[in-house]
Amino acid sequence: MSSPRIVEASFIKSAQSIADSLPEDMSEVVFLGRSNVGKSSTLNSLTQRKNLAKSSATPGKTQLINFFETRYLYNEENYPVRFVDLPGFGYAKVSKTLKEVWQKNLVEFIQHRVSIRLFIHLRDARHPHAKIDDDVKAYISEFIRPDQRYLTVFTKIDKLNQKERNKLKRDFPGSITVSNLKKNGHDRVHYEILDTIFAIEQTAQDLPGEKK
Ligand SMILES: Nc1nc2c(ncn2[C@@H]2O[C@H](COP(=O)(O)OP(=O)(O)OP(=O)(O)O)[C@@H](O)[C@H]2O)c(=O)[nH]1
Ligand SMILES: [Mg+2]
Repeated sequence: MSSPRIVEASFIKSAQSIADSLPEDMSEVVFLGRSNVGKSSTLNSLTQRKNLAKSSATPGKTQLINFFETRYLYNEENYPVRFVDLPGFGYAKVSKTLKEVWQKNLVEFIQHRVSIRLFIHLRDARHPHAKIDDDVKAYISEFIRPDQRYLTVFTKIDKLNQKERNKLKRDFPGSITVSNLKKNGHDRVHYEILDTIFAIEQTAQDLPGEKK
């Protein structure tokens, strides 16, 4: 048994709205979260490609709905998956309600796109209780379909000391944490993706040791 790996990944297209998106002919994983949380970086870490999705220290870098096609190789089988990198929310200065900060097009996309199977909500490990993220989680729970799954992943875990990491684990038992800087934590995300889309479960023997 080996860990799942993405062996092929390419950018396909950018869209402004659901209307000019790709046909809904492939299972999709969307990456959503506050601006600058590390959506594009996480997508790059998962695909092991440095600049596939454009990342930047300046918030608001991703402004369109960006589609990437990837291919997993796991136990000598191929599993195609589409990744969708979304613009961040919470960047606009006047952010009274979720609808105000999150563009109408994005709301429509995440609510109505049939091919979405997994929502990966990225949250900053340094601000795990941010209200806007709690709101987004509650909001998605209002329309999530039975064939869809929602997953929280904490990014920037490298910014926390051991005591803070322990507290995060206590507050969010079983949560997934990643560092795109240190490149760790991504194996569990791969398994969640394959389990959601292809019902492939991680077996005890390929449980990754948590790298520090
Ligand atoms: N230390 C650390 N920095 C990270 C991590 N992930 C992302 N970053 C940094 O955070 C900044 C924002 O990363 P992006 O991947 O562009 O964030 P984004 O969520 O796509 O941002 P928008 O497209 O603007 O919404 C960049 O400077 C990244 O290098 C991480 O795990 N650890
Ligand atoms: Mg981005």
